[in-house]
Amino acid sequence: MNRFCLLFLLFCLPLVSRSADRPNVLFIAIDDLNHWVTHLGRNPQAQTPNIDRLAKMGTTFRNAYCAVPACEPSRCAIMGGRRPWTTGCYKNGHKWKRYQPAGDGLSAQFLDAGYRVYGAGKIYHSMAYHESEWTDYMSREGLNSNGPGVEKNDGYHNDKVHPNLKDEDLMDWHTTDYCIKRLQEKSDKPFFIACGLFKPHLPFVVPRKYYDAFPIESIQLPPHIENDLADIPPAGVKMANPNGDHAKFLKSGRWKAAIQSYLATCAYTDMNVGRLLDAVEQSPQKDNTIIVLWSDHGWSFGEKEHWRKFAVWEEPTRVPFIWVAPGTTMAGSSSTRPVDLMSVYPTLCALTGIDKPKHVVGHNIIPLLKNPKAGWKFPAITTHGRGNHAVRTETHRYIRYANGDEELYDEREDPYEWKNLARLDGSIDLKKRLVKWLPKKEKPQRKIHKTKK
Ligand SMILES: [Ca+2]
Ligand SMILES: [Ca+2]
Repeated sequence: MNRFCLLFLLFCLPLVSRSADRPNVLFIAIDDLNHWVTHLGRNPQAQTPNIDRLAKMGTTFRNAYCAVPACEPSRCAIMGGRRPWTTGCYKNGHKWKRYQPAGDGLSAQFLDAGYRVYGAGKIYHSMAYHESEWTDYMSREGLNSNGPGVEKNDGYHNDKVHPNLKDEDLMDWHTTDYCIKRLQEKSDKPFFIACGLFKPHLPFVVPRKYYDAFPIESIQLPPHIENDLADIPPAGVKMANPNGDHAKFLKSGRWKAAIQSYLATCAYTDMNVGRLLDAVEQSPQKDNTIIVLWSDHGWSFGEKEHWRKFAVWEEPTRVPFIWVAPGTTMAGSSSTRPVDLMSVYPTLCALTGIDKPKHVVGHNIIPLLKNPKAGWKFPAITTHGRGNHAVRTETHRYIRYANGDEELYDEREDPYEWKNLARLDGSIDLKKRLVKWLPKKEKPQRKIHKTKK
């Protein structure tokens, strides 16, 4: 190397760490969107052209799982970088701020690194946040996450309940608007924009036009079998709670109506994702913007006689998880390696050259973003309540409950997890290997604090 080159390098080095040289981040968090997006192929009825368009722009993970199948602890884990067994934030009602001090959150690292850090909508549970971790956060004043006149208990209704609802009546429309405006701002500093879309969370009520694409007579129930719970141990049956929502839906005859209204609500969410992508595509920052999209957990619709999240099978834990990282991801690629959402924090730090705080666990998945088929020895782990865990490899799901009950499924032959193999002699070695991923020590689970409205 000649002297000129050396001098040039020395001149450039300090610039590399300057915030202005770091890529922007558009961080899209979706609430309660399960794997019913078209490109994952789980439900052929789903219509999510924009989320599919995003998947085509980068890498989609076909075996991605939440760390916790409930809003509050899932987001606390993703944004705080710690597992629930480390914090004790296991369930909704375990007030996340008690477990995550200001300064530990993902957005705080971007703020410290000189980014403009903007948040809107539901990033953390109850749309709460530590003010010191953001440059600005969208005000909720005058906005309604469900739309005017829509009650929280309107639940699984269809278009007949609120026929005049408009796109802009829901907070998500304004959350998206806020993020688009921030994307269009001119500045020397890079941005980190967190767009927290509240839908398809209950109530499944959106403008009428979204139901038209899903006529009730065309709705199919998800694949399920009678007596699926017969080979499930007591702890699993308790989690499925067949006498709860499932019994109600069988009695009311509204199983298909619930699916219709969820698909319509997902289509509304997809529309907002499309607006964000249009804004990115029109932006001069397009080629210097990382996009990550995730959902906080999945949803069951009567599979295993279970509804909602709050369980550790495939349906309530699998999520869409998409990355676009210019220069790293390849358009239209997908990975079947098992990953969980603990990877969000360390991967974003690594992609932007920000130091990862010491408390952050989870795997940096850049090797998979570069090569979706790269070797990968880690499973995805999901925890629901203290001591209840699922370990998901590319081929199997192993579940162990707090009382020692177990389930084991071979996903290659049994993608709907109908046949529990845990009691077979031939499963002993595999179970031994998978149980090793589970924690030896787990924080106690505190009483639930009821959230005041
Ligand atoms: Ca949620
Ligand atoms: Ca079964």
